[in-house]
Amino acid sequence: MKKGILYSYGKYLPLTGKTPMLSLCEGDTPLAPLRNLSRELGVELFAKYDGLNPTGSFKDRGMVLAVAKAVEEGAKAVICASTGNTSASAAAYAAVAGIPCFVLLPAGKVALGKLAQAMIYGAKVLAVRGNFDRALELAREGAEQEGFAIVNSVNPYRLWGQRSAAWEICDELGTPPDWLTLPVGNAGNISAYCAGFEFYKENGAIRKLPRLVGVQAEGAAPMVRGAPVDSPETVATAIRIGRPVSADKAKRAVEITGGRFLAVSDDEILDAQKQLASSDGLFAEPASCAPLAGLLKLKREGELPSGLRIAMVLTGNGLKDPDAATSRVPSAIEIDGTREALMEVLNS
Ligand code: AN7
Repeated sequence: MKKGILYSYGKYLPLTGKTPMLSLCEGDTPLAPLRNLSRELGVELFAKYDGLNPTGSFKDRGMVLAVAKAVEEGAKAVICASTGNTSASAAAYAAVAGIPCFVLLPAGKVALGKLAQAMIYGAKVLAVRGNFDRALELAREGAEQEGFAIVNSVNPYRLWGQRSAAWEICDELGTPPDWLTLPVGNAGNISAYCAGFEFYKENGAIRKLPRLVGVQAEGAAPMVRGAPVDSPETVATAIRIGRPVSADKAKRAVEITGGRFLAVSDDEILDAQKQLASSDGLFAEPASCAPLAGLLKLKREGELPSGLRIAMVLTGNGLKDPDAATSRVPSAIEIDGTREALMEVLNS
């Protein structure tokens, strides 16, 4: 069997005989039980480890479909704005499709690993003096040019492909979890999960929708505040977004599932990142650790019912942003290359 979202879930996607069947073997990521954190939180916690996708983030699920449909519909190039992961993914799928890719990034605010990816895959990388929200406005203008397709989540195929993550979780567990928690930036992914669960409910595969708990960084929390944020700021650069494109869909997703939005501080995000890695062995980028920070906060405040089955989406790989990860952990111990020096450390 061929691997990848267009193969595994093609029957639920708008494919035609003319859609190029692109694949980097995206999707089918692990749903890992987190034993130590489950015990600490008093819940049954699973991580949907989407940082193991081919470009290291969940974006590949929707990008494969968006680029395939762009090619099918005659696009000669793709364009996107990005806080990093969308650009890495767009660049990779444009490369396999054989078309140029233009990416607009907020200058100086993209994790180095993501920048390296966009460049090595061969995208034309533009660093915009301005934040993500401005870069997206420019990408929309660029996409008005003949032959250009925008592959941000304003492109409906992106969220359609991202529904596959909800389907994988239900297929694996047999039933949906009680809660699904994930980071919220442009608010596309939470909307895609909701649509994915709703689709499964309508076709009888599941009976109820999980509560969707969307977590933002305090300095970039328009969904929590209920209003746009003009100068978003957070260490979790992936979700440094003040005007989410899918705000209305995300609001509805939380309402119809009985879920909620909450905000966590940068310190709480970095603490959660460290704890996830050191207690359960998973390394996720800062944005992806906002949900764990949220669960730990709810637990502290007595708002986390015990015994729930919770799926937490680790949206991006920790290796993308080593600067954030190393900012608050002890550095290496430098020693002379001698047995004595080694023994001194081992016995101290
Ligand atoms: C790791 O790459 O917006 O709420 O341009 O990279 O669907 O936006 C990334 C977003 C969560 C938020 N986790 O998802 C981009 C971009 C990671 C991310 C989000 C992003 P949405």
